[in-house]
Amino acid sequence: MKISEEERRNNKLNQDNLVQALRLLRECGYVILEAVLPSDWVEDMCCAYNEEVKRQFVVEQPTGHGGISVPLRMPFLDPLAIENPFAMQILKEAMGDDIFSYFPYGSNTAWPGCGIQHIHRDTGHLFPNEPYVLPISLAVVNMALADFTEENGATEVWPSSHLITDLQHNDSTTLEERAIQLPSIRVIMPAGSVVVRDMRCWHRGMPNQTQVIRPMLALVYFRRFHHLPDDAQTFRQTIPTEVWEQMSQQSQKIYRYNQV
Ligand SMILES: O=C(O)CCC(=O)C(=O)O
Repeated sequence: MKISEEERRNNKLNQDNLVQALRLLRECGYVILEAVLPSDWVEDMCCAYNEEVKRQFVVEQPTGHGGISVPLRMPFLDPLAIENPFAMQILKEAMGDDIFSYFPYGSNTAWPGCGIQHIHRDTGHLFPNEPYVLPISLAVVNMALADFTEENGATEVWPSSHLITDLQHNDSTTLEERAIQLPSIRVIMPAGSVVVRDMRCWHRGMPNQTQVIRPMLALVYFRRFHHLPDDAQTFRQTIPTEVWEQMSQQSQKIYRYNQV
C-alpha cells in the first residue's frame, strides 16, 4: 500500500487506508506500507544495526538466515520502531487497545550467501483441532532497513495461508508439500517499508546473492487474553529504570510486563 504525504506527515493512516490495511491483514495475512519511515531515520537505524551486528559477531558473521536481538538503547528504542504509529493504528484496531510486547525485540537478517529457508509459520492456530480460523492474535511488525529485492533475499509469503487450518494434515505432511500448488509472492519493497503480518502466515527467507546483509527489524505484538503466555519469563528482559523513564506512556503500557 502506498500512503499519502499527509498521512506520512501526520503519522496516521486516513480512514480509507486504515480500512484497506485491515482488510489486507485479515484476508491476505499481511499488509505492506511502502516507504513510510523517513529515509534519514532508516539510514541511521541501518548504520546502528550494522554496528551492532559487527559488535555481536566479532569473529565471524553467520551465513544463513537469522538475526540479533537489539540492545535497549537508542536508536533501537525510538518510538518509530517500538510503537510505530502506523502499525499501532492497525494492530489496535485488529487486536484491541491492550496489545503488548516484550523486550528485547529481534531482527531478521539474510546474510550474504544464505540459502532458501524452509517454509514455516511463526505460530500455529490458537485452537488447532477446530475447523475455524480465529481472528489475529499474534502479529509481527517488520521494518525494512534496506531495499528488499529478488537479489538480496526479499521474503517469500503465501497470501491467505493464515486462513488454512491443519485438520486434514495432522499427519507428517510438511508445509513445503502443501505449498506446492499455492501461489506465493516476494515481498519486494523499498527501504523504510513497514510490514504488519499475521504470524500464522506461511513464509520463508530467500537467498541473498549480494555482498551486503539485508536487515529487517522484527517486533512481535500479542493480543491480551485473560492471562499471560505461560512462557513469558523466557522472553522478558529487565528494563533499566533510566530507559523506562524515557519511554512514552504508550510504550510503558505496551511493555508493561517487563520488569523495570
Ligand atoms: O528473513 C526473512 O526474509 C524471513 C525470515 C523469517 O521470517 C523467519 O526466520 O521467521
